[in-house]
Formats: sequence, structure tokens, C-alpha cells
Amino acid sequence: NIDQVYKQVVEKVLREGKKKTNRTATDTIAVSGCMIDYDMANGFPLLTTKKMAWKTIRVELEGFIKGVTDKSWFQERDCKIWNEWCTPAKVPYGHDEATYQAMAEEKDLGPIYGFQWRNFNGRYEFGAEKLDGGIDQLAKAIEALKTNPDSRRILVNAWNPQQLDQMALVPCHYSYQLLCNDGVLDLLWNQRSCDIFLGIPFNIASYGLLLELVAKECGMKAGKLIGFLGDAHVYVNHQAQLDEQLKREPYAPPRLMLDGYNSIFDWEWQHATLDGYECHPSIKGEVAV
Ligand code: DHF
Ligand code: TMP
Repeated sequence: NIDQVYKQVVEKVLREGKKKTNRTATDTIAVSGCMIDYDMANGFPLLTTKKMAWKTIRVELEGFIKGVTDKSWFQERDCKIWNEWCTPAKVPYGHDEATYQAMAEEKDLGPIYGFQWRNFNGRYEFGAEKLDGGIDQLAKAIEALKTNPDSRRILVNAWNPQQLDQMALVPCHYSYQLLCNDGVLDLLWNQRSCDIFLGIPFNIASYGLLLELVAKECGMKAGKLIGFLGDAHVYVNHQAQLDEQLKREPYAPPRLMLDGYNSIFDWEWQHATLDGYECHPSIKGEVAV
């Protein structure tokens, strides 16, 4: 199950990792290169060894699919994980209290994931009535899967060098590929930088959910969920939490249900629910800004 796959990643990083300084004020223990390989037939990949913020994960993905770049949209739905970030075009990045305060107040996230998925390299203007131009990579990917499922060219890219300097945080997970084999759909994503305790459990569940959504949209079955991790790191102030988590015995994985919407483009977070999510209590950890 996914807890076992996750445990192997954590153990590899802690065993082979080297202490490293980085952009944030907190050091990490890091390895270069690691892979997550999970078969969706085993159940939905939400960790059971700590309680996961399932609503937050769904809201974030809905925002990405809709190309939302306004922090308020996420906050109105109780999704707070983007609170600490904003476009550096308005508040230059820094480590002092005044900067943190200003970043929390600013609502423009810049042309992040969702904008690039739906409007790649379009003209970016915060608060514009509708998203402006660019390439709708997600719609094209789905169209390609429906018309030419054998294709090895179905990719969505968030890494846009022309707009990196406008983004709240340059993409961590920067591309994904969809591969179909005999009606079974695999999703493979690339992630350059991976916070193993906080970020990765979210990223696994989020791409697992996206895979199920796209599979359903195309009348396919979800197959493999594969993640290629670049800099895989544990922040030094997350080690005690991970020690605690790894001692816990996983529960059986939950089942995902998707219902009550017409297409992936009008899917809302409430349309995805879990059957039988049994889990251990949540474990808190500080997010390095
Ligand atoms: N920065 C760092 N250092 N690590 C990240 O994982 C990260 N992720 C970002 C933006 N910047 C980042 C976007 N995704 C949390 C989870 C994912 C995420 C940002 C934050 C987080 O704090 N999770 C907590 C609380 C979640 C909640 O209750 O809403 C957790 O315990 O999982
Ligand atoms: P960086 O831009 O300096 O690499 O910092 C980004 C941090 O956020 C890094 O610890 C990785 C983490 N992260 C994830 O693990 N997953 C995510 O989805 C995001 C947005 C960030």
C-alpha cells in the first residue's frame, strides 16, 4: 500500500541523505533522485499513518484544474496551504517578519500551476475576468487521450521559463505525462524539489486524484501512479515527526468515489469522496518559507 511505498522513500532519504543548506532558513537532509511507484488498483493513495487534510487536497486540485491564481479563492474554501506565498512581482521574497506579513496579505499567486496547465504562457493579469490566451494543455491532453490513446506525446508542463519570475513559488512538480495501455491510464509526474514530510503526501494524493479524474473523463481505468523525485529532502525539524509516523501500523487504503458532475472541467471538490478512510492522528510540522 501507499504507506509502505512512502516509508521506503523516507528511509532512503534518512539513510543516504546528506545535510544541506537551502533557500529557506531550515536545513534539510537530502538525496538526489528517488521514485514513487504505486498501482492505483490497490486503493486510493492517501496516507493512513497520519491524518491527511483531504478537503485541502481536493480544493487545491480544483483550483489548479480551473486555473485559479487568486489566494482568496483557496482561502474561501478553507485551503490555507498557499497563505505564506505570493507573487514576487509585488512582494520581493525575504526572511524578515515584515515580508512574511506582506506575503500573507497579498492575494496574487502569479501564473502558477493552474494558469500554466490551462493558459500556458498566456498574458498574465491578476484579477482578469477570464484567463487570457496561451495553450490549454489539460484540454489538449484529454482530447489526445480520447482520439489517440497510444500517443507517447501527451504531456502537461508547468515549467515556463518566461514566467518563472512572476510565480509565488516556481513549480515543484513541473510536468506530467499520461500514458494509456489497453484502456489503463498511467500518470507519471516530475518533481524537482520534494518536502518529504509535508509536501509529498499531498502531491501523491493530488496526482492520484487527477489520474482518477482524467481516467474517468476518458472512459479508462486508473493504472500506475509514478513520481520522479529530484531533490528529495527531510527538513531537520521534521525528523521526530517522521520517526513517530514510521512506527505506526498502516490501515487498509480508502476507496475513491467520483459522482455528481459532468466533465473534469466543471468538477468540484465535493464530487470526490472517500469510502473507509481509517487513519492515525495528524502530526504537525512547520512549513519552511
Ligand atoms: N514549502 C515547503 N517548504 N514545503 C512544502 O511542502 C510546500 N508546499 C507548498 C508550498 N510551499 C512549500 C504547497 N503545498 C502544506 C501542505 C502542502 C503544501 C503546503 C503546505 C501543509 O502545511 N500541510 C499541513 C497542514 C495542512 C492543513 O491542515 O491544511 C499538514 O500537516 O499536512
Ligand atoms: P524550493 O523552491 O526552494 O525548492 O522550495 C520549495 C519547497 O516546497 C521544497 O521544500 C519542496 C516543497 N514543495 C513540495 O514538496 N511540494 C509542493 O507541491 C510544493 C509546492 C512545494
